[in-house]
Amino acid sequence: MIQSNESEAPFKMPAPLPAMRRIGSRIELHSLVDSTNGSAFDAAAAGAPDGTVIVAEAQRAGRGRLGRRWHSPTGCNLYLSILLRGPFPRPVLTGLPFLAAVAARDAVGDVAGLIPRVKWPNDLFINDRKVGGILVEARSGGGETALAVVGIGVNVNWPNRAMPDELRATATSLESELGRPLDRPALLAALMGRFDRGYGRLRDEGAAWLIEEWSRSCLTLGRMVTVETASGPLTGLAEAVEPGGHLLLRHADGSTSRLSVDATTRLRPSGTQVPMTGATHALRD
Ligand code: BT5
Repeated sequence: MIQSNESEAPFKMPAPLPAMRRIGSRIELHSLVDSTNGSAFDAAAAGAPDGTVIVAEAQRAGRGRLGRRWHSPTGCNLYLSILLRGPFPRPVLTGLPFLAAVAARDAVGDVAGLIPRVKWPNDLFINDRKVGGILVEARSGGGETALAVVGIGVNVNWPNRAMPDELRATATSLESELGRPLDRPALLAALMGRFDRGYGRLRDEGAAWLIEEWSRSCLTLGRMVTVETASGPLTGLAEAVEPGGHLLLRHADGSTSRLSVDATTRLRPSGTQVPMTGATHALRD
């Protein structure tokens, strides 16, 4: 069911949509919301089914992780949230940010013929600039995670000159990279289809295949990174992402840290070397 809640639909969904098992059981198209993630939780409280997709043309208060802001101008980008109802086996929950990144990466590949890289934990990058971000939020009820909302933002037809100063040097859009505008409904349809197939596989098989898929196009692995954690920055070589989604960071003294998705990575300038010694692994967290 496609439901347009405003008199002016933000954009038309292409017909037909890809065949989907769970995602897109309901699709809501909005002109303006505070945050599609917030709208998805509101829709869940009002009884919206598993797989509901909330799309908005613009967000007043688009959110990133850890209270950060997601710039969400009108008429040019993609902002969507997918509502999933639990309970969720642990690997499914920890796999969701990776699934969203892989689905968005591959949908961009389908429609634009250009494959973004992924940066741990959840950014999409092209030519070292951020083109998309993912925010997964979960709520529990009765001791189990009852709801998860997967929010995805992709800069599609947003010219670099229209970006705020703080983003101009670090962000990009698909149009800026391709030199031509892209069909947003086609990208949305491809993204939902990719997410649907991947979600079925994640539930059936667990997350190992997904982490492998994700690692194939990862910007972070094999590079020196600085990771901001709640207890301060940690620098080291990004060695692997474990099946549970933790990043394994090896420090100059050979010890390692396992970092959760709550942290934020900064890639160190290329060429920066940190001496690697020792082979002992000490888990710091
Ligand atoms: C993210 O956070 O990258 C997650 C962004 C998720 C946005 C989607 S849109 C649909 C759904 N509804 C929501 O309310 N949110 C989700 P984080 O890793 O914390 O990155 C945030 C940082 O990225 C900001 O502090 C800026 O530096 C930068 N940024 C903000 N807006 C951007 C944009 N449109 N493009 C590129 N970079 C941006």
